[in-house]
Amino acid sequence: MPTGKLPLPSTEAQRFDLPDADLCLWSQAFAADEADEQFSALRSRIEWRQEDILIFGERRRVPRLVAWHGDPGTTYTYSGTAHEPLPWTVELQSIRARVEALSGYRYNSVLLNLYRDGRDGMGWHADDESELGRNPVIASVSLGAIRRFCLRHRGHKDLQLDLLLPHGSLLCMGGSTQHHWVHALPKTRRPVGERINLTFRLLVLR
Ligand SMILES: O=C(O)CCC(=O)C(=O)O
Ligand SMILES: [Mn+2]
Repeated sequence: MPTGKLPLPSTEAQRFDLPDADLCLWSQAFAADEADEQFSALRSRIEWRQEDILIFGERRRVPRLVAWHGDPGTTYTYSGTAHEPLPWTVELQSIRARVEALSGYRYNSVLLNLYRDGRDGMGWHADDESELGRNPVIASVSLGAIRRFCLRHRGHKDLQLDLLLPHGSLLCMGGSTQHHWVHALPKTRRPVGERINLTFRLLVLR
């Protein structure tokens, strides 16, 4: 029976029993109305950038738009280029506060990805850059369209996990996950709307 109450964020988490991985999913880290607001604020206020990547000497467009924000000094090298951080915005600080409270870890930077439709995606990789140190905790917030997020063990190719990450969810990857597993966001021919993903990270400052 409808009660007229708005759905509240939930601290309920699901842990996955996988070898060499530490994965935890909060399906409703943000209530639906909060997640809607964050999506539209980020969609319109973030300076989304189209980046290129050099693959075997050939310049290709990265199939998504990106932004990098963080504390001063959190220079991050990805897609072959060093990125200087843009400062924290009010929205990003508020999302980070919830992510830190739920996950129990601190973060000094965030990578944002905007997948405009099913032609945007991310190939197999691990977040194991040296700036992240050993056993990094990567806290990933999903907003907007639901997309398939895939994980695969590096040593045992038959060990796989596919997750449909809901609007307003938080997935934490910790422990040795980045050493033993790779992950991807496959492209899809299915018509899908826009999705924003934020991965909060703690860069080791030198
Ligand atoms: O969009 C996602 O869910 C994954 C993003 C990701 O793996 C990354 O930014 O490193
Ligand atoms: Mn990643």
